[in-house]
Amino acid sequence: MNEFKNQREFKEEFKRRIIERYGRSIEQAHITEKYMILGEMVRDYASFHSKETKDVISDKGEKQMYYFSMEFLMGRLLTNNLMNLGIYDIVKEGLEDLGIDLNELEDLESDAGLGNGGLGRLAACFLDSLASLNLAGNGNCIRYEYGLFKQKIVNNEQVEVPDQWLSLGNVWEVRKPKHAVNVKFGGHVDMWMGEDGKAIVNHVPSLIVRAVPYDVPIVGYDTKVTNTLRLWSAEVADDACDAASLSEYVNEVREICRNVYPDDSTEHGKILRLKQQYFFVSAGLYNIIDSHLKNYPNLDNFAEKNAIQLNDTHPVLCIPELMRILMDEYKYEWDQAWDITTKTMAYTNHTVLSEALEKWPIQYVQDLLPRVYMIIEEIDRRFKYWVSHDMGRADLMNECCVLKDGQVHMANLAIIGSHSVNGVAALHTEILIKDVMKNFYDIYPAKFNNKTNGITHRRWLIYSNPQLTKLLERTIGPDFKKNPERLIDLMNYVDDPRLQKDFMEVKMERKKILAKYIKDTLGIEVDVNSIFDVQAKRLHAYKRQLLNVMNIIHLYFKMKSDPNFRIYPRTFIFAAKAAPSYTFAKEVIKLIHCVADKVNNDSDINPYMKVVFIPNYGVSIAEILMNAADVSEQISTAGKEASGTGNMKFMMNGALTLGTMDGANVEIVERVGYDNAEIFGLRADDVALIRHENSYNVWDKYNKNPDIQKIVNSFVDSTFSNDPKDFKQIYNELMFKNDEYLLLADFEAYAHAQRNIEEKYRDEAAWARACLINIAQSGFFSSDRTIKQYADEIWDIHPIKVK
Ligand code: B1N
Repeated sequence: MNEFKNQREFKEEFKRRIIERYGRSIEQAHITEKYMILGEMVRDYASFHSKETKDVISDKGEKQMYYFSMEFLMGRLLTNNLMNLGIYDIVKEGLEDLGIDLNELEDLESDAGLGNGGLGRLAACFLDSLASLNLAGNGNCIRYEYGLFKQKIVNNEQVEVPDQWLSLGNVWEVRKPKHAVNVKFGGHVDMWMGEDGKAIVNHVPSLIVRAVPYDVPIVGYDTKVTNTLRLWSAEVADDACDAASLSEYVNEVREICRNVYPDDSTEHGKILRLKQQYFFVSAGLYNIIDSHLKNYPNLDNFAEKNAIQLNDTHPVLCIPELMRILMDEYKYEWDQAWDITTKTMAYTNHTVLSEALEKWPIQYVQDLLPRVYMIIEEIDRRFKYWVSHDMGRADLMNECCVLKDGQVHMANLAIIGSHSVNGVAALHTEILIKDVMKNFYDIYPAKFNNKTNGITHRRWLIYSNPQLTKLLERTIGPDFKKNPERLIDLMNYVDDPRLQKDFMEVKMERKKILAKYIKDTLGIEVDVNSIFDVQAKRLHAYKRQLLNVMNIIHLYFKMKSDPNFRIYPRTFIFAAKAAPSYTFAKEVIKLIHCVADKVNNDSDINPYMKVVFIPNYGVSIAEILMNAADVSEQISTAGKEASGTGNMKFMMNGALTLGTMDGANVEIVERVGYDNAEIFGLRADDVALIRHENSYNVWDKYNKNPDIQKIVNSFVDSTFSNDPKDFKQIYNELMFKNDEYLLLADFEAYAHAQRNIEEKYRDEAAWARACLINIAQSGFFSSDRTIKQYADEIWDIHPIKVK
C-alpha cells in the first residue's frame, strides 16, 4: 500500500514504516527519522506515477526531451512535492494527529544546491513546468557530493564552508546501479580498415570511470505525469586499474563529482571541469540510446523520438559524443550521424560576457578525449569547407570555426552542431543576432530564436506566498493556479481601494516574516514600515551591487551633513554569494558590511535607513526574501544581464522594478508600463556606442560631481574601514580601469530614480495599484509559458496522457 488515499491510510502507513525501518514507535523516533520516512512515502507515491508515465511513453512511442545541464538548483522538494501531488493537507493533518509538526520536518531538508545562480534555478523551474504541463521532459546532471559552498560572514568577510547537502542522505533519489555505464578518458585511438572497407576505431583509454545514476522523480502539479532528474555519480570501475595505483585511481574518480564549480559567468576550473562535462554528457547519452533501443530496432529515428537541450555550452560535448557513438559503435556514416545529431541538439546561450564563453585549450581536449577531439576536428574541417565553398562565405570561415588560436570554441561548436540557438530574453537574443553571433546569424538565420525565461509560479507564488495566493483566489478565482496567464484578470480590480489595502496587508505580513528571520539570524531589528529594497543575486561587477552601495553612502553623507534632509525610512537588503576567487566581489561584500556597521549604529541615521546583508543566499532564502520586497533592484549595465529571473519573482509577488533597460526588465516594462516601474540609465545601444567610440572617461564624471567625488573617496579614506588595504581594489577598478561597468555614468540617474521611488511610495494607494499591476502582468513570466514555447517551437513534444 503506497498511494494513501486519506488521512487514516496515511497515518497507518507512516506508523508502520517507522517501526519497520527503525524498530521504534512514533514517540521514540527521532525527528530526522520522521522526516526520512515521510520523504520516502512521498517518493514512493511518486514512483507509481513515474512507472505509469514511462509505460505511456513507451506504449505510445512518445518523443522525450532531455535537459542537459551542469546545474539544477532544486531547493527543497518536500513542500513542493506534497503540494504538486495534492496531498499536503492530508499529510499535514495526519501528522498533526500523530503530534508531529510538518513545518518542523520541512525545515530539516537542505537545499539541493546543485548550481550557482540563475542558470541552475532556471533548469529547476523548467522541470517543474514540464511535468506540470504533461510533457515528457527529463533532467540530466551530476550528483555533486558538495553543493555550492555555504556562505558565512566572519569579520565582515565572506567565508566559504562546504555544503554537505547529503549528510542526512537524499530521500528523493533512488540509486539505479543497473543503468550504470562506463565513461572513458585519455589514452589513445587505434584505427584500422575492416573487411567491409569501413574504418574500425578503438579508443584505448587510460582512465575508465563507472557512472552510476541516481534518479529523482519530478512530480507535476495536478497530474500523474512524473519525469526524472538523473544525477550521475562517478565510481571506480571493476578491474579498471592494478592494485598498486588504486588509491590514486580512487582519488581521480572521486574528484569528478566532488564539487559544483563556484564560478558564475567566469571561466575557471579547467581540466577537472572538462572531465565533469564529458562525464555526465557521455553517461547521459548512453542511457538515452539504451532506452531508445528498447523500443526501436535502430537509431535511425533517434531525433524523432529524442530532443536534447544544451543548457549553455557546458554540455556541448554532447555533439561530438553522439557523433562518436553513432559512427564508432553503431556504424553510421558521417552524413547520417550528422543529420541525427543536429536534429537532436538545441543550444541555449545564457551570456554575452566574453570571459564566460567557454574555450578549451586544444591540448586538454586532445589528451583527455582523443577520439572526441578527432571528431571535433572533422566537424571543424567540414564546416570550413562548407562555409567557404557551398555558402561562398570564406570571409566568415575564420571567425566562426571551432578550432582557432589553439582553442576549441564551444559556442561555435554548439551553433554548428544544433538545429536551434536561443537567447533567454528578447533584448539578449537581439544582441546575439546583431552583435555577438552576427556572423553565425548570416550563415544560419533560421536557427536563431528567442525564449524569454520564466519562473514556476507554483514555487514562487502559490507555495511560498500563501497570503497573496489567498487574496488572488478571492479576487479573481483559482484559475490562475493552473493557467498563470489568468493573472491578467487582476487588471479589472487594480483600482479597487479595498483590494489595494488588502494587498498592503499581505505585503506587511510577508515583511514581518522576513523581519523576524533577520532578527533571529542576524540580531538586526528592521522597521517593517520602511521600504524593503532588495538586491538578491550573485555578486558580479556587471550586476552593480556597488552602484546600490554608492547611493546608500550618498544618502548617509547627505543626512549627516544636512539635518533637514531626511528620507522615507528604507531597509536596504542585500543577498549575494561571490565566487571564492573573485576578489573584487568579495571586497564589495565587505564594503556592504562596513557601510552597514556605520549606518545601523548611527542613531541620527538608523531611524531612516538600515543596511542588511543576508548570508548564504539560495533557493530557500529567496522564498522568504522575494515576496517581502517593495522594491526589486535590477540595475545591471545595460546589455550585460542576459535575462535575470529574480526580477520576475519580485514582480509576481508585487514589488516594483527599479532597473535598467536590460535583460527581461525590458519585457517587464513593456507589460507594466513606465509608470509602474522605475527605469533609469544608459540603454544597451548607448553603452554599445560608448564602447564603439571609446568616448567615456571616468575622471570627467568624477571631477564634475562633488557628490560622486565624496563617495568614491570614501572607499579609500578610512571612512568605512581603518585598514588602508580595504576597498583599494574597488577604487582601482572604478578609477583606473575606466569604470568598465559605467557606474559613475549611471549614478545620477540612479540616485534620481531612487528619489522617485520614495515619492511613489508615499502615496500608498497608488503604490499598491502599481504592485497589483505588476502581479497582474506577471503571468507571461511563468515558466509554463516559456516551456510551451520550447515544446512547440524547438522540441516538438506534446502533452501526454497518464490516467
Ligand atoms: O543565466 C540566467 C539568466 O537569467 C542570467 O541573466 C544569466 O546571467 C545566467 C557559467 C553561467 N549566464 N551564464 C551563466 C553559469 C555558470 C557558469 O559556469 C555561466 N549564468 C547565466 C538564466 O538564463
